[in-house]
Amino acid sequence: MNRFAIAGFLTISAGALTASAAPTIYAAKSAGTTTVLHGGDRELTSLAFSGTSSTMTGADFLRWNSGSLTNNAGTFGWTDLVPRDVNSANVYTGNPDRTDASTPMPAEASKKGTMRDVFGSFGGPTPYKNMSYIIDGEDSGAYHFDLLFAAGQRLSADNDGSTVELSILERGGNSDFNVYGINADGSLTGPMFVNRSTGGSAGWSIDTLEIGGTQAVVGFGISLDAAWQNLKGFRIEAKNGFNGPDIVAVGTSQTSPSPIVPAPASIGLLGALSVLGCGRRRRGEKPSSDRACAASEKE
Ligand SMILES: [Ca+2]
Ligand SMILES: [Ca+2]
Ligand SMILES: [Ca+2]
Ligand SMILES: [Ca+2]
Repeated sequence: MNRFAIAGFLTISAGALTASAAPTIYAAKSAGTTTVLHGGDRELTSLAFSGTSSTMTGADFLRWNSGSLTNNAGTFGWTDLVPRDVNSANVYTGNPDRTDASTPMPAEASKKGTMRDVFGSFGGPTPYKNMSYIIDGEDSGAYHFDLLFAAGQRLSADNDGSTVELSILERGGNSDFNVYGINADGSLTGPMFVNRSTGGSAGWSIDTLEIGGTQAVVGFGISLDAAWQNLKGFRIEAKNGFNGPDIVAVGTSQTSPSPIVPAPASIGLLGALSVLGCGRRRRGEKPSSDRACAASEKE
């Protein structure tokens, strides 16, 4: 292999690595997606996508433990009351909204709702994410919201482009949005732009208090960039020009307890214990498979 061939090989290898790590967006498909209506409140039981056998369940939409919403009126925590636009009064760039036929939110009388109302659990005896509750965006308005897992829970993307780690439902399929991963220290990953054209109908339509007709709910299933690791949550962002995304739901694959990183002092202690362990076994009856001890002692 000459120098140029080697250079070419290295370039191809780097390209292949980049391609495997990039996000892949799958359109939701109504065949394989199932929901149950409880009066006007909708429970999703299965969400399917075109081009992959990866699916999401209702439980995948109940992973949020806290969060916040930032719109043109300020920042509102998980249970803070956010003023709502109702009946064509477009004042807020992003606010809780609900379908005309759904159960009123607890603070309905004061025309307010919370992030918890929209993204937390609803109803009983088996609670679910109420797919009739959404965050409504305005055409040219900017807003964003954060959703966080329970304390200590983390999500890491695998290196498999066929598995969906994040799914998002949007009313209308007529808006774009950015997605960021929120790192353990609160910093953000770079933005991932999700184009409205990459979604697909999830199989049902909604008419909310803010609009006067039905619009299809459109879903996106995202296999994240493999570099997105140990995330404690996600941010969804609407910018001017995105046509006001109206987010119905955000689901993720299973989270795990955050990885335990031993402190340097602990590592030293572990090393000492390891040597002690080898010594004990050596004095025991049957050292058998102590190759690791033997190898470490040779060094
Ligand atoms: Ca609004
Ligand atoms: Ca994946
Ligand atoms: Ca929309
Ligand atoms: Ca309406």
